[in-house]
Amino acid sequence: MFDKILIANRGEIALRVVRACREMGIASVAVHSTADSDAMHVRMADESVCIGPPPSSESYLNVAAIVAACEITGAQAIHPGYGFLSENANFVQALEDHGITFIGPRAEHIRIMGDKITAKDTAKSLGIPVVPGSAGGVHDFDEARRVAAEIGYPVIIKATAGGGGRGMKVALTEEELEIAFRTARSEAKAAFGNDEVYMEKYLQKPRHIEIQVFGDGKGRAVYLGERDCSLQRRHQKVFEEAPGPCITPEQRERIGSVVSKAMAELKYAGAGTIEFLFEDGEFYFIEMNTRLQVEHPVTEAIYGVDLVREQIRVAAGLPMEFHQKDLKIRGAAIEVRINAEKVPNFSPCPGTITQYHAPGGLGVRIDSAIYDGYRIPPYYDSLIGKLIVHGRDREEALARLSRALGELIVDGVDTTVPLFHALLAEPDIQNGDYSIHWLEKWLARTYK
Ligand code: MV4
Repeated sequence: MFDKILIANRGEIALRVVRACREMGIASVAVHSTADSDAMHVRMADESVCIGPPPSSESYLNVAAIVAACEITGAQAIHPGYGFLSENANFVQALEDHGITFIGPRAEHIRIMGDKITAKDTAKSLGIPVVPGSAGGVHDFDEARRVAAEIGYPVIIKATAGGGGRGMKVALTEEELEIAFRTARSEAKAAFGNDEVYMEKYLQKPRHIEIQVFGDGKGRAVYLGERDCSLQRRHQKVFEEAPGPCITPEQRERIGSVVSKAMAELKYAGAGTIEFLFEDGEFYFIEMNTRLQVEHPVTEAIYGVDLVREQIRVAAGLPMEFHQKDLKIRGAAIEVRINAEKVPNFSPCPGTITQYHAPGGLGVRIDSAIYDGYRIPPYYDSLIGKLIVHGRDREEALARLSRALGELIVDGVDTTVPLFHALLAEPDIQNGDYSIHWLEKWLARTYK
């Protein structure tokens, strides 16, 4: 096992990793920009190293500075958290060259899943159901027309180098195809420096269901059920839950055994998330994320596992502590993202927290790096905390969420907390009856 791990991240996720390290008797090294000298992850880690000025490009994305911080402190491994360098295959390769262990999958797997066409081809060849669409890229408008006629309208055009919803265009009819195709190409070129696009059948009212997988890197892999993350605004998740309120045990087992077999075959190492669109009882693969996700705590709650601990074990060459047969769901969990943003426009609201009080009690978890007097810097994303509740069933989790939100005090900045109070009053939310379009429609209706 490692003696010391460096955490190449900030905020709540850096703190999350510090906590796992401490429970495992591993020393932790925080890195930080000059804007984060007073950050909680720096205070809580055993050691810290300043790696650069506020912009991420010069600090949390600065590979040379992060590698140097490892060498200065003697850290043997790096946990990347999410975002920043967590899905950067070149970073993983650079670490290998310096004899530093990356706590995550192999560079090869990150690379495959980073290219959306290769990811889809790989998924398909492993027996994972995919959305019907073009075989590879669509290179000119003539080809686009042929493929669209074949799969049938409506269609969606996506950037090969994209992901997370950037550079997508829908064509409901053939009349709309040319504009959709050309705009998708030019936006892909501008955003990713790569204008390759591909086409899929457009699913009109799916849910976003993602399956948590975990591999030991040696050919054993398990699944830890699904999370329903359909409640999103502009491709930013705001509310996530596990298990999915619309997924039956049979559906879970069917898709879970397919993806865990696939990950075993790849010899995938560590935590991964396979994203599906789910419509009319069918799963359609769209992307795979080769990292720990923001919403991992809802899975931890219902399965009673510590995913970060397991990531560290597997990176150190140890076996996972669980087998598929031991993984049983207990109850239901919900996470809400507390962002320093002003509803309904979700405009970032950095500033100083004048008063903070965290809720507590049975089934309540707060993952946050804020404190009384903390100054939220304007340079990074606006997530300031996650409230995760766990109950014996979904109804209890909802009641607990309402109760915990009522106890929470975050003063000095606007937050997304009022949004969650309003959402909890909605019958569709109470009934788990929502698709990927529900939140945007509700926002438009509620704040018109
Ligand atoms: C789709 C789709 C409908 N049909 N693909 C958006 C983010 C990216 N991960 C995939 N996305 C979508 N792909 C097909 N074939 C609709 C979306 C989509 C979406 C997906 C998940 C959660 C929220 C979403 C909001 C708008 C569109």
